[in-house]
Amino acid sequence: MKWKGGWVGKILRVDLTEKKIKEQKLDRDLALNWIGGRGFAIKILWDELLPGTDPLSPGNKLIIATGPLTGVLLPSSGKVVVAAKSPLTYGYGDGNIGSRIGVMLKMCGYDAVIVEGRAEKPVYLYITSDAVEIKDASHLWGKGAIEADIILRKEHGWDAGTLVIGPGGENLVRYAVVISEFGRAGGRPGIGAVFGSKNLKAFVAKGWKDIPIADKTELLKLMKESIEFLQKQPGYKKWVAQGTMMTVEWCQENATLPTYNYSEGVFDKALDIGGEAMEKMYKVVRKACFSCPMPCGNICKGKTKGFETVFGELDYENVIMLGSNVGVGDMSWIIKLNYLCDEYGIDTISAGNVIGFAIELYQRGIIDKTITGGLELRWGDPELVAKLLEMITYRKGFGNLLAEGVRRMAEIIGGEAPKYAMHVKGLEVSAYDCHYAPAMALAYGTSEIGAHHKSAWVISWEMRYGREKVDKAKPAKVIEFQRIRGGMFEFLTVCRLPWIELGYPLEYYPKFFKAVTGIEMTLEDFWTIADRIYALIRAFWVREYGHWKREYDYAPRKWFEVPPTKGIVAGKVLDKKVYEQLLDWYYELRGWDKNGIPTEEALKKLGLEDVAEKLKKILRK
Ligand code: PTT
Ligand code: SF4
Repeated sequence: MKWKGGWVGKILRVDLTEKKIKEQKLDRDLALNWIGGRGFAIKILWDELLPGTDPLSPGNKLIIATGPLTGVLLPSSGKVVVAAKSPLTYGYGDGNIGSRIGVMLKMCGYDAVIVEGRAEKPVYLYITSDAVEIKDASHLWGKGAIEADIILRKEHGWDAGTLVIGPGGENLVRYAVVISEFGRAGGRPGIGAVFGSKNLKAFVAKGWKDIPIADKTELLKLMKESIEFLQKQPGYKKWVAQGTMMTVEWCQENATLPTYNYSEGVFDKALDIGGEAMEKMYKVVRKACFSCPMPCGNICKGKTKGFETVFGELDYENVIMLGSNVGVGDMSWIIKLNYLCDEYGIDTISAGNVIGFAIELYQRGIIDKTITGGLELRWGDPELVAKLLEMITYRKGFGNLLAEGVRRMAEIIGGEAPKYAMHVKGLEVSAYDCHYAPAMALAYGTSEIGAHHKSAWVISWEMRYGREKVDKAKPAKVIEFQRIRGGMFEFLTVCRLPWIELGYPLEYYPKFFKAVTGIEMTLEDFWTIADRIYALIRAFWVREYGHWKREYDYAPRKWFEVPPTKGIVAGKVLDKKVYEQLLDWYYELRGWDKNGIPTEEALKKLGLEDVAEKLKKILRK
């Protein structure tokens, strides 16, 4: 099977230690069996990374990968995957960013880039259709991610694609992210720290070659249909007015809004920081990723006492983790805190989670001023949050402990601390409280990168289906969503929001795939590829940990042990027996054993015989 478009046919390899730049042909099997984005990233890491590599050592590999549909005229196709072994979880880590960088990379002639080694001094990569350069970044090092992005754009043009880290990545904060275009962020499991460990400040691409398309007429027809479909949906107007921010009110109604480090599911100031308030009082303009007919970026302006007016790009996760989860109900302050996280290049979700954890430990008397360096930690104090964000970014005093993430903090502090640490596999939980949402808790427990909502966001379905129900439909829905969201959208590398938010039919994606690549695949074929990716990601975790335990797939202890006191979820906790049952069904449906390890049979069915052999050897040791 030969493709006629979509992939541009080359992978770029940059060794920063040796200052060597090499091009390699995109392997046909890699393209057809793993498609792109997350599929490329996990296959390359599995094949090339030396098992047990320290994620912050030169041996780690940084992958920036596009998919065959990235950058073509398809709704919301301006996405790119950044991946590496995670310094936060020590397993597979990636993130998906809406940025021109993916489009530009393909116009430079590359489907993916692999960065290896470590530069002697700060550098950035500059890629065009004609050349690849490793350039001096000493003038950028130490600068905020947004500030550095502006400098790079002044040097290389405002149309360039960029990925930039802030001081958080330079200082190896374990949840440092990569920032693009001033307010897009990705790589929650510390991909920004991997950039920093390589002395790589930024990545800039500027291309001008056409991306080959198998059938342009068909593509244009599909594009026209899709824009018409999306713009006539009843939810379209509200979506472009509020984007993901409309989730605040929904979570408050369902008592799933993380509040005071996931102690409660409702917040008394939720409406002050909700989608309606944002739309009416703070939003100044909307922003879109490349080729997106349903722009959801909320650029907001806030005025805070003692600070000048600041602009920030608001999304639900940011607002809740820097708002209700730390008890802050002042939107102007949240805009400021969000802006600080972007400039520092640290993940808003993990930062809000870590700070909420620290405040709870202090309030419960598990830590005191001897640990916090004299700081009194209390809920609802935005100035304290701003101070802690700075201390984390520069690893100052108590901030050095916070920069390690909640799993390590809990291990270091010991005692009762782990009971309140909200993470799975070391990745801090994102903004859905699951005291009374067992399927969503399972989604967090089995997420491929740790506790992220990206793949199986089943919470909305679960509210409709029945929170209390315990049956196979729940793990089946988790897997279905992992196939669609964590699989198809991540390997095609396009935005999932047209589908999940405005009901854009999934059946369109194989049509787009055919029009772009010339290759016929069905949705069933896509699900097989998604399962292959999930099996290999799980094998990667097992290999890197050297073993696997069922408990690594558990939701955080707090949801089982510490009930909320307010709203419709008051007194509810997750039932351990129910969770165990859901996990058993999940493993069974996936063809994994009782400990969550893919069986030989399941791996063989997915064409991963070699992986089965390797796993056998690892587990025999
Ligand atoms: C994603 C995670 C999210 S998920 C948010 S808000 W979201 C947070 N955003 C941050 C931010 O901003 N600044 C910051 N310093 N840290 C941040 N951390 C958090 O990171 C735009 C949208 C969103 S907004 C989501 S859900 C969807 N994500 C998609 C995805 O993952 N895949 C895909 N195929 N399509 C998606 N579409 C949507 O894109 P991570 P973005 Mg993101 C300021 O990458 O690591 O998964 O972290 O990239 O362009 O900002 O996402 O309510
Ligand atoms: Fe970007 Fe939002 Fe459009 Fe998705 S829906 S492509 S995140 S602007």
